Amino acid sequence: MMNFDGKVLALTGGVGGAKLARGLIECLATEQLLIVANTGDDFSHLGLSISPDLDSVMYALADLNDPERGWGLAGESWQAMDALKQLGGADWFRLGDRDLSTHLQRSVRLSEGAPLSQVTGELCTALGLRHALVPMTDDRVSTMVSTAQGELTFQEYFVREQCVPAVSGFRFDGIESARPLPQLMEWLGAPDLSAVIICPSNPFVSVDPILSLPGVREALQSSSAAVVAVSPIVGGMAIKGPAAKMMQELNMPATAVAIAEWYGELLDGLIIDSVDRELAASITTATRVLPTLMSDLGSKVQLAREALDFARHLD
Ligand code: FO1
Repeated sequence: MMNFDGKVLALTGGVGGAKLARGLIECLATEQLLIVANTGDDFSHLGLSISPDLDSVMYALADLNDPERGWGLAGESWQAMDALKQLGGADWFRLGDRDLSTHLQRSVRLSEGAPLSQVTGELCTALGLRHALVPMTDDRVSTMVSTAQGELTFQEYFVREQCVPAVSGFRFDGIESARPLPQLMEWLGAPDLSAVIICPSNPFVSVDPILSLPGVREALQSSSAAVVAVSPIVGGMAIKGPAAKMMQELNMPATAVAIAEWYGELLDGLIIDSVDRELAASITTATRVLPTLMSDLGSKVQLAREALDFARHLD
């Protein structure tokens, strides 16, 4: 636990953000931290409600995630998928045998009328988590990717097409009428909110859906909390996922400088990796240069501590 005053809001997508969130839960008391995950990747598949980012974060916080694959559970088996394939079913999106139980339980509870935030709380409690992980909204928002092959849903682009088609833009279907989770707005307006940490997730398809919910960007801008992002781009590459490829396709340089420019006025500080040290001079927001690769629990906790310490000094 770290000696840190006030509340902290963490905004995250899946894999990269989940690592920092894992570090944050070691540093902060349960009542101090709210982790908000993107749900723009959510979709209905095989009749089940799938929330990939919520699950990646939930499994990572519970130390149940598969670190190599980045998604799903460690020690997973695939018998249901193999049997489904034999029956001629869709097997492009792989649901492990144990992971299936999460989607079954979520789907049952949603069909009973429970909101996604409540179901997420139930799943997290059942897995032994004490810190709060919530979806950005209880309403449906679907990230749509404009590509050279036409508009694709996020999972069609990401998993089925393996991020191969060049992207030209994104759209968050349903965002105009979606209501940000009330808890998210309460925390953004809380006088004791000290820091907002934007985790090293994809800025376009993981963080932007959260920021694009009605009222969120404005609330963030009018909050006195220090907003600190960790660059997901290190040495011109994304640690995982298509962020760098997307930047090139969107005619942006794949650099931490472009990340700073993308977030713009929203940021009070940006953490960039030590390999990008020379870029610090080109970044107009306050910058800290640190090792940001999170390969084990120690490095996750260390980066979380640094992000909180940076926020405290910016506040
Ligand atoms: N990602 C893949 O690349 N292939 C898969 O088959 C796949 C299945 C899957 C099942 C459950 C789940 O929670 C996540 C899954 N993911 C898979 C990851 C997921 O599509 C992405 O990590 C996120 O949507 C991007 O943040």
